[in-house]
Amino acid sequence: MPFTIIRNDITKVTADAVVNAANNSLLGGGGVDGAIHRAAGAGLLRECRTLGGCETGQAKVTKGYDMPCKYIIHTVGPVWQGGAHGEKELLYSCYKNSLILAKEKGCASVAFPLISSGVYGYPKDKALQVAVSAISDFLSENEMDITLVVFDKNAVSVSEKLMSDIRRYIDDNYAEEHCDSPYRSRNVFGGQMFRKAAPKAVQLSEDICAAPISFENMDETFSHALLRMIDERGLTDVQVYKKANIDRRLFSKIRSDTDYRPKKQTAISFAIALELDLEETERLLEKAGYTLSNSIKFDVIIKFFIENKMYDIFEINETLFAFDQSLIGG
Ligand code: AR6
Repeated sequence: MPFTIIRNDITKVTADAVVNAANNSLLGGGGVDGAIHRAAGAGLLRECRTLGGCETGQAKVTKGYDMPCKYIIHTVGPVWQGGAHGEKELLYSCYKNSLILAKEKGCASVAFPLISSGVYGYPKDKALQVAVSAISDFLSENEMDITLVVFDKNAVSVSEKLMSDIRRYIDDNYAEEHCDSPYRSRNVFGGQMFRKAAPKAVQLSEDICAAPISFENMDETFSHALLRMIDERGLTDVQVYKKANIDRRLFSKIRSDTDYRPKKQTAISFAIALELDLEETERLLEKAGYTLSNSIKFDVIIKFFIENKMYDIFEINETLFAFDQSLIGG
């Protein structure tokens, strides 16, 4: 999946490059920096001493030493001073410059912590918005697997309004909740919430023509149906797999193997990228052997987004993450 969010300790994540939230000296510190130096071993500090520090917003690279990565990219986030001191631009450049460096080094996968959101005090929700926007801008023009590793689930959350709309929708539609004890607590969605603008890379609505999708040929495979719909919508393959958060290699596999049976999450992400309505989604899923069920919370959340014509995959994934569900994409 090109972009995913996970909860983990970044020193345990395997990737070609792991990004360190360092300070200007590059000589180690607390938080992620301390954890990475401990996990990498003394060789890392020796190499860092040769780098001459790093300016805020910039990035430098070292080897990975004992960490499960080839490279460690050290970037220095801004200290939060209220938001009027260029913090956003500096934080954006941390992600951008780290990704440029990763690309120069030929990395296919990079893992980031939520830079600046610990010791440097950047509010987590705002830090996440900057991270998602920088990463999705980069992915709109590049191929890479990028993982945002967060320690704390509440760092990733959606707006109060969206959360309460989804909660209400789940109450009305989630079959299991109605079968469960009426006294079961529904207060499982804690945390601060926000709503971000859809990243540029995924704003395709205006390109998608409103022509209804046809499903007359019952023998048509998932792969055929998908490719036909891409044509019918007047979209390109790249637009669709990028918007679907699908890896280019996986898309090629689906394209070349007409009998390919995708995972349910993958099939759904294509329905989202094509902005299908609920009926069209069900019919596309059927071709891969799936349905959307009201007794699966993941499915109910997906239905909510489709019924409300909200097709921003990053927003859907942030919401799924906040509800402890698996993410979509492939
Ligand atoms: N894995 C993933 N995320 C983590 C981990 C971990 N092992 N440890 C902390 N976090 P921070 P900053 C989260 O303070 O704000 C150092 O002293 C943490 O919850 O590591 O950029 C440097 O030397 C938070 O959300 O980095 C600098 O002086 C996020 O990672 C200064 O801290 C970043 O927290 C940099 O501060």
